[in-house]
Amino acid sequence: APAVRLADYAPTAYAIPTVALDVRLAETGTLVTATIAFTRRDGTPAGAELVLDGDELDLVSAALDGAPLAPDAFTASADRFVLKAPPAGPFALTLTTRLDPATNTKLMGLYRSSGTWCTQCEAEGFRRITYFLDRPDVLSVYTVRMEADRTAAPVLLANGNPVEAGDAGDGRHFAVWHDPWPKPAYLFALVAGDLAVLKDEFVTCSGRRVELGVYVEHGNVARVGYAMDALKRSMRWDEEAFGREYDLDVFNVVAVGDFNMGAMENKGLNIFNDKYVLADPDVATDADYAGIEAVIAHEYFHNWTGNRITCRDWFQLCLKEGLTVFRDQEFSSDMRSRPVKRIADVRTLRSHQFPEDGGPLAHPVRPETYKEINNFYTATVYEKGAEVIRMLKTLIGDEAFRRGMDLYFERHDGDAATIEDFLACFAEAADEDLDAFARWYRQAGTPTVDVAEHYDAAARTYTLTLRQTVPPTPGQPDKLPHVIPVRFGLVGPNGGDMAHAGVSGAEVRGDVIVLTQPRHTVVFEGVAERPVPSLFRGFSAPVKPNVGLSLSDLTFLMRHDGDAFNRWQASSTLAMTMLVAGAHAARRGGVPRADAAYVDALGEIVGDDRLDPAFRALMLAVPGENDVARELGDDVDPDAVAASHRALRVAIGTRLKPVLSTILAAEDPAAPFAPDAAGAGRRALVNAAGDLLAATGEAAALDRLAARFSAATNMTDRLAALTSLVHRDAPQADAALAAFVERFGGVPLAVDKWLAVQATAPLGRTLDRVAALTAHPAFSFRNPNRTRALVGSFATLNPTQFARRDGAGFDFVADVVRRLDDSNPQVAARILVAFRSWRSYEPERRARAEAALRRIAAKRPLSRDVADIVERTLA
Ligand code: B3K
Ligand code: ZN
Repeated sequence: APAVRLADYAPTAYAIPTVALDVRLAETGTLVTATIAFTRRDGTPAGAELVLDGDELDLVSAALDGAPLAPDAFTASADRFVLKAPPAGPFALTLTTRLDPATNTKLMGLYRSSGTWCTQCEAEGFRRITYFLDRPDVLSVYTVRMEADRTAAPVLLANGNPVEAGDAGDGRHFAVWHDPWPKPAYLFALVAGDLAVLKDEFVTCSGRRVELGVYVEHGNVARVGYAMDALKRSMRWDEEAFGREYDLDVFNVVAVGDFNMGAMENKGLNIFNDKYVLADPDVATDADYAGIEAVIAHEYFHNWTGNRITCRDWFQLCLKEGLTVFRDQEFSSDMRSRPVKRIADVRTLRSHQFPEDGGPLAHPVRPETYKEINNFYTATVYEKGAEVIRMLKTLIGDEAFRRGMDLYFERHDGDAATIEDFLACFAEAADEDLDAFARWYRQAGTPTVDVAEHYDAAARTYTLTLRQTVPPTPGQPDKLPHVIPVRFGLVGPNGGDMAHAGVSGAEVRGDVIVLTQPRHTVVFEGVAERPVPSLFRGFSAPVKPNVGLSLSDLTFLMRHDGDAFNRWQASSTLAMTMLVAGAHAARRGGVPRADAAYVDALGEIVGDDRLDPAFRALMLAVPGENDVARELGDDVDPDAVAASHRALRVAIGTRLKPVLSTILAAEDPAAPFAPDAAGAGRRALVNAAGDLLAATGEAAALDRLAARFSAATNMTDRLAALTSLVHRDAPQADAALAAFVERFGGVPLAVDKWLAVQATAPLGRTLDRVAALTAHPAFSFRNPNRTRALVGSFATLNPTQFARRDGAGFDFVADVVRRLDDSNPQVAARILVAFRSWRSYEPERRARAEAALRRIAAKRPLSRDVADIVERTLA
């Protein structure tokens, strides 16, 4: 398939002001009749042919303005409908297609999930329902009539407001929905099924009543309270933080069990993976609750950033995604702890986006070409996209940022907009030229910022030399410098920030140095003593700083930095230094060592009851094995990395045994469960302490874990104990696994945890287990959650067993990708991404990974999704 290019953008020849859909749902042979109104756009010659997109469609009939079309007036195939000579004036096509949702295993378009009919149209799924101009810059007003058997589908939902419902005879009934807001086809949705609902109400800031509904399978309604609460908090927050009010009479959320991703922001009818809706303490962990809160918010926030203002083309995806991630991050920060949320987000960015940006799949936040758009719903578009917005806010300040957002909403409401449109609003609001800043959207690759410092006691000057390099990435050998905001503090001997009497060499706005050139020499005057520089506070830019501070400077920042993020960062940097040295040592058959001063400082922080337990828990989590591998860059031996990682954790667990035991002992087992940040933080700390003690392998620590597992009253503690036991290969592990599946075998979201714990165990027998589990009755390759839990987590979170030296891990995952390629290419392509860092392995593993990739590339037929990823990965 030819690549699509941003440079080739042109509007469609015709517009579609309205669409009326009549959907007759049936067990087999669902009929969709679409009456699509067309008008010729300015500049389109009269009679110019009309080409509509289709995908695996079966056309039953076609009419023009009510009269059947003559066979020579059009051509239709599975993937295209062409009207050869349309009327010059407005006209309507009525097209009937026959669908078979039950056999739609791609889960795009109209499909069935446990008996419920539902849709997924982003990015290009609407063309699997009817022929259409299936692109985001075609905005239409939709009216949907749906009809189904009353018993099979008592609930009939679509976008917008309900306008009519009634009996359709023969045991069938119908409902009509109308969405007054023009929208692109990717936001279309309908749901029909036998579902239970939790209803509630929200009164908007201007006093309008909105009826809220969360629909789930029967038996699950007791588990939707948290999602409903998160929804109401999101609606209020968007009014307060961004001045955005909801705009329909109803807002519905539906949870389904079979879903390719997390959730979808269809106008007024969000459809969710049930993982992001269903929660009760017995089955959901604190991380699940936080995920639900964030995703409910994210999809709701799309109502303005995505729906009211959508994207002109798919290259502008970050216009809605990066911005909406930024908004949901801010929401969660306001609901929970801001520094803890920031640390968590940066960890996600580093573990997902940095490897993407540094590997064969690197692409700009706004790509300029794609072969399969579904492969661009990436950490770069989403998470780096959010970082770019955050930098913009840092640079222009909170007030100008808010003015820019207001202007954007005012000026572009109802538009399909571009990144240029968006940036122009901020340039105007801040009265600032953002042309150089816009490079963040065009240049891929994570910049490195090398820093050197010099203190001149006699002159009382402190000099920082900052040098940025943006690495080459596929298709982009040469880069221009970025505009990089460096939030900083000069930390004095008493731990407080020192004053200075002036600065030169770069623009400094408050506590932010603004880098614009490849190199800046920044001189601070009137500095009384040599400070310890605290740079990139709050992770003020998505870069890799290389400050080269001494171990004692880092330990000092870890103890004293006024910025909580940088306290954590200093600790991580120290740990990383040891982990890297340890991996080199292990490679040579030596022994990794931990720095005692670091471990002692860690112990003091972790034992400090004045600090937030969630923060203390994050301090205990040393960088992961994949982070270390990325830091090493090449010739990676995952076994050596794992040995180093294990050694550091054992050293921490051994040396900090007293403080960790105190934390465990202080736990109040009778404390009631609340899924809030405070409770989650306390549990995270206790569980991190238990895990580190177990890492030492001491029998008493393992016994205590086994007891914690049995006594656990919530899934957070239960799963934490289970994971520690299984990953440490404790004698109690198998009994715990058996007890878990005995109790939760009938709860799919709990089964996913059971599968993932086993798939991520760093043990030589794991691969055999994973292979055997594919035959377990609770597992199915047809379900994306099960597949991701077992195979996805094996491939991405088990570095030693996926990258086994004999290549068996690679081969297993390659076989799964080949198999899924036929049924669900989107999920197959996602799992395949686990190979993206294959070139950084040592030669033996590299050769095995390449062979596995070539076996995938050789499959025929090969979906566009998988072909695109495998070709770029091998390029
Ligand atoms: N916009 C959807 C993602 C659609 C993915 C299509 N492959 C969910 C979200 O980002 O909110
Ligand atoms: Zn989104």
